Amino acid sequence: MVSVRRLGSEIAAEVVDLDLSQPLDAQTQAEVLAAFYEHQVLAFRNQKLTPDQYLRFGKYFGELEPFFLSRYNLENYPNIYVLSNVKKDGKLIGRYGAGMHWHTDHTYQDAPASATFLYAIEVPPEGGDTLFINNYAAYESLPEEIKQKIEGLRAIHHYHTQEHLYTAESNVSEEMRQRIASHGQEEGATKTVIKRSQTEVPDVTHPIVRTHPVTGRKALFLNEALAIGIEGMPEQEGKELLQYLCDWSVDHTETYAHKWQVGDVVVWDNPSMMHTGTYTDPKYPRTHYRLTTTGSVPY
Ligand SMILES: O=C(O)CCC(=O)C(=O)O
Ligand SMILES: [Fe+2]
Repeated sequence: MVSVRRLGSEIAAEVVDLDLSQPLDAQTQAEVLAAFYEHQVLAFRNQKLTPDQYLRFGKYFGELEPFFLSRYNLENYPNIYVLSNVKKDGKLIGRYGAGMHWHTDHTYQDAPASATFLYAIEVPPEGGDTLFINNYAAYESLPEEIKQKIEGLRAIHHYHTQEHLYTAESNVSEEMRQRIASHGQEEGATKTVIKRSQTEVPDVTHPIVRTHPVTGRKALFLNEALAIGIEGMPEQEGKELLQYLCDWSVDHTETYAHKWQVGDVVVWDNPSMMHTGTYTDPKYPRTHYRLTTTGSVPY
């Protein structure tokens, strides 16, 4: 029997004393997956994994998919994506500053990611937490008339990088920016301006209310930065409704803040959650190895 300890009061749990460098038997895999769908975020502490051991663990959750920008991959490991603020020979060793807004992963794809894993390689002594909220609870907490209003609506998701939530103008509300920034950001960092990039990824639409493919429960399916409008709705009205839903979700659910330790492996369930990175003072190195599993087309 795996031993599971709650971390937050509603979401997030730690699986205690499980060594992921060893293969897990079928029973243990089943228990881990059951805990994952129950708690939505699972943490495994004090791990020491080779890339192959990490990949073997990831595959228990589904088929792994490479991130579409291959330049951030760990050398020789196309399914491991490096998030880092560390420079080697003047070049960043991974992607810096991604995911600093409330989102679920890869919503610019027809089939957005199912599970995402981060394995902490280097962590700052303060800041750099990852925050999570429960989008089942967010949906369930909505006023009935809003639930009716959004039933069947589809949001338009547009890929663009948001590395610079703290550092440039962006379509994230000032209030939300402040809320995320208040998790350990130094004053003044918002003033640096770094250019945002655009890519050729085509827009996709997804239902705003999604039925979870495993649990069958309904959840809000949002991305504060990449969802830029609602199909068939005037642009401004769509944006305002999406912002309202994001704000509502953050205000009416518990936030679990994961404080990283070196050796943590954390996996979360994208179809039922939102998460955001938070500010790390650039003087502190922060590096994670990331995996994602292929999801299904939301319905
Ligand atoms: O760096 C973080 O804390 C979160 C990054 C993120 O959003 C992701 O890896 O999907
Ligand atoms: Fe993310």
